[in-house]
Amino acid sequence: GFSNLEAIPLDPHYALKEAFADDPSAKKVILGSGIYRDGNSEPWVLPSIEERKAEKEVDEHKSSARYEYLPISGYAPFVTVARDLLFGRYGAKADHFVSLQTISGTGANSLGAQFLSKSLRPSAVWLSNPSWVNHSNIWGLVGVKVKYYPYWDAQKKTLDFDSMVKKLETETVSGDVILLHACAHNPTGVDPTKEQWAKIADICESRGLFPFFDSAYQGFASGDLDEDAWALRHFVSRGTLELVAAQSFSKNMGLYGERVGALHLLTSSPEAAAKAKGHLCQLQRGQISQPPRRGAHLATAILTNQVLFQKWLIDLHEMSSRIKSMRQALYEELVSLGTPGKWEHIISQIGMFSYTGLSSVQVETIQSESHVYILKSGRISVPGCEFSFEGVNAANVKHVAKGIDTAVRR
Ligand code: PLP
Ligand code: TYF
Repeated sequence: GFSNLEAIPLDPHYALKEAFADDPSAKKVILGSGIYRDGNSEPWVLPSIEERKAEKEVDEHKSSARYEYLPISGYAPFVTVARDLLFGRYGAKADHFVSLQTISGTGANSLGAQFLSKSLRPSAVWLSNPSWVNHSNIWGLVGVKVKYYPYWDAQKKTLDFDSMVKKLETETVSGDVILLHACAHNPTGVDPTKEQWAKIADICESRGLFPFFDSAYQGFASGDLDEDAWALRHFVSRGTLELVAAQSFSKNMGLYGERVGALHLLTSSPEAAAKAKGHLCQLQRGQISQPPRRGAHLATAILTNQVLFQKWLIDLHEMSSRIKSMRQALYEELVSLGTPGKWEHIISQIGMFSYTGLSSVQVETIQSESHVYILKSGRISVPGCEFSFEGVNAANVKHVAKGIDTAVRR
């Protein structure tokens, strides 16, 4: 019976949320999951999305097709514009691609993992150490051995590129998959430089590694959609590599619960693309049959209507600049408290997250004494604004900094 099942601990994000919910303190703050919060502690509906929704109410009530099924591969206009946003319009020949709409970035990671596990039969998938918690879960579920390449240098609080290269150049096997974060690495907030990306591409070529890009933060890292896709496009521009990309619109369009995403496979020929499409559609059919409509329509409207697109760029700028100003505020508080250690990485890291370098013991102290909830890894999710319990904000930044300061001085 089920009582004999192995006990599985709750995902750390959800465990942290439960502990936070149970804490009666009025001072409590949570810096856990990567979600954006506005100045009133509320989820922020992007004005560009809001505007489209208002228009859509009118359109949709006219259309008797609004609840019809989509094709297995999803809403065709969506997968095309989503692909162009990520790869750039002229990145590669369209008939070398297969693109399917997925249940957001998670669904794309999962569908990609299932497809590659069957078609490539890799001896391992290589994840950065550390990586997004769900990567090892997803690859473990499809039965592929998970191995790690060094990424974070805990001493220097930077990318440990030399160790990463050494590991990949000596221990990988041809046909292995390497998972790469397209930009704004989760959880460290540290990305390779362009020169380093070129070196990683060299290694993929020379070692026969299959690149799997996970793009969950396009527009959040540099604030420039093209710049944030630079690494992926560099790999494509070589013309030598096949690759997969998982794309999420959760963060950059604030469509978390709508589950809007896509999986893109770049192959070496139209024949390969056609065959792969059959396999991907079979996997999709067995799991969800067809992806949902609403979020794909919303995202397509933003990406195809020039007026909405320009408004979306402003929304992206608003989110990324708030994150930057909260990083700056936290950094300045720590400096003014004279908190032992160096804290520049809080402002130099990019995207939603800061890998603080706090130890798990320090994280526990901060939680029990200051009611500030941080993942054991020391990663904090920065977004938030005034009077928010979620994220660092103008109202709570002193309290957060003081909590860190107290723990670091122990
Ligand atoms: N990949 C990474 C690196 C992430 O941080 C996330 C979460 O934000 C995702 C994928 C997938 O998120 P979602 O399933 O909401 O698109
Ligand atoms: O890393 C994060 O915080 C985001 C949100 O299972 C998230 O990616 C966290 C955990 C999870 C799904 C999404």
